[in-house]
Amino acid sequence: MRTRFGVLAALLTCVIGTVCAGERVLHVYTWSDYFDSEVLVQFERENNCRVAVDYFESNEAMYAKLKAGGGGYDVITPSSYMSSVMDGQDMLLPLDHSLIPNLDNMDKNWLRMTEDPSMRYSVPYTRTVTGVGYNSDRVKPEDLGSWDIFANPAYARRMTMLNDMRETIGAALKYLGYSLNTTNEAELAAAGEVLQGWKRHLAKFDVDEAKMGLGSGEFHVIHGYNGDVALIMEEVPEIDFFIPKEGSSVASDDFVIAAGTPAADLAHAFINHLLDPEVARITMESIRYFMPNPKAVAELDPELRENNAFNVDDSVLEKCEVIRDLGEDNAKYIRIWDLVKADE
Ligand code: N2P
Repeated sequence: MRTRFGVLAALLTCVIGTVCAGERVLHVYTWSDYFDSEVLVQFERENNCRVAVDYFESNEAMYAKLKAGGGGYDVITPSSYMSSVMDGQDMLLPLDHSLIPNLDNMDKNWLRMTEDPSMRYSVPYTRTVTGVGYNSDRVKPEDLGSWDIFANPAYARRMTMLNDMRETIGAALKYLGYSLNTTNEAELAAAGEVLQGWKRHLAKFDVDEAKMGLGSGEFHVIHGYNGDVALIMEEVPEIDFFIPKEGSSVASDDFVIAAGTPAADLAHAFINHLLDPEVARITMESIRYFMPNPKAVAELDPELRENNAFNVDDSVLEKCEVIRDLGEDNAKYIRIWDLVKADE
C-alpha cells in the first residue's frame, strides 16, 4: 500500500521500527508525503537498517528546529535557497560523489535552478511548483486564474494560504508584478498590504491541515504545492489546480546530509537509492513531484504525464521564479511576515 498522508507514513515507520529493532537508524527530516513507503522499505531491507522519518512544513520551521538544537537528523530535504543558508553556516556535510554513482542519472540542466551547481553539498530531489488547489464544485470558473482569488469574499473563510514566509510574501509580490526575490522595501511593504487584505478572507495560514481540508471539503481554495494537490486530485475528482497567470515559485528541493552525522555512509546510500531510475519512477508516481531523472521520466505512467498539476507546462514554468538565498536581506521578509502574522 502506498501511503497518502504523513500520519499514515509515520505509523508505518513505527511498525517497521519495531520489526527492525537493534539495527542502525537513518533519520530523515522532510516534507509530508515526500517518499513512497515501499521505496523506504526496500532501502531498509537492502541496507539492514531502519529509516525514521520526521516532518516539517516549511524551510524556516525546519531551520529553526535545527538551530534550537533539535534533530539528530542525517538526511534533510530543504529547498535550494535554504540548503545554501545551511551550507553558509557549516550545517552540512560536503558530499562524496564516489558514494553516489547514480548521480550519472541526473539531468544536469536542472542544476541551473539550484544554488549549488557543482552539487558540493546538495543533490536535487524534486521540482515543486506552488499554485492554487480548488474545489471545482464550489468555485466559479470565472474566478480562477489569478492570485486575486484570495481577495474574493465569495470564498471567505474557506480559503487558506501557506504558513510559509517566502512562499506567501512571494505570492503577493508576483501578484503585484514584482520579483519574489526583491529586496526593495517599498515593494515588500506593498506585498504586506496585499496580504493584510487577503488575510481577512482566509481561514488560516497552514500547510498540511490545509491540504487535507481541501480533500475533505472543509476548504475550497488552498495555496499549495503542485504534487500535494495532484495527490488529492487522484482521490477526489472535483479537485483541480492552477498556477496563477502572474507567475509563482518553482523550487528544487534537495537532499543534504547534516554535518556531524554518525551515518554518512547510509545517508549517501539513501541519496543514491532515490536516484536509481526505477526507484525514481516509483517515487514520482507515488508522491507526484517531478524528478530530474530522464530515464525514470521515460518510463512514467502516461496518465501521470498528462496531469497538469504534476507535469507543469514550460510556458507556465517560464513565469515562475526560484526562491533565492537573500542573505542579510532575509530580515526584510521576516519584518513583513511578522506584521502579517500579528493578531492572526
Ligand atoms: C511536499 C511539499 C514540498 C514542497 N509535500 C516544498 N517545496
